[in-house]
Amino acid sequence: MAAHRRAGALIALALAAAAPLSLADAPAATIRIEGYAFVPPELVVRAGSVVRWENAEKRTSHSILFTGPGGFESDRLFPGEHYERRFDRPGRYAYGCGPHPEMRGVIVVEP
Ligand SMILES: [Cu+2]
Repeated sequence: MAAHRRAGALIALALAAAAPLSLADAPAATIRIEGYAFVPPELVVRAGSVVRWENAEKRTSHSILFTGPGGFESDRLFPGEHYERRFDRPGRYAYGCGPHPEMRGVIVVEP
């Protein structure tokens, strides 16, 4: 009986910890990478949103490269792989692709 109660409490704890996290981290929008382009090239989301990039190419790899303040580059994404980033601050975030500078996109984060 005591063991039962303990197991129940553990499950409740696990659910409490997991549920809000998975909800908060669900992507608000997905950008497909195909034909050497980000689709859509401009995306508007609310602050706190998670944006997901999916490489839908057959054989080309890409990265997500932010060159503004606090800039960074994702790992190289191979076909079928994805990358996610959360945007907490309103603003306009231009980005590109490390190996293909002609690829451009922008995330507009609204309050
Ligand atoms: Cu690329």
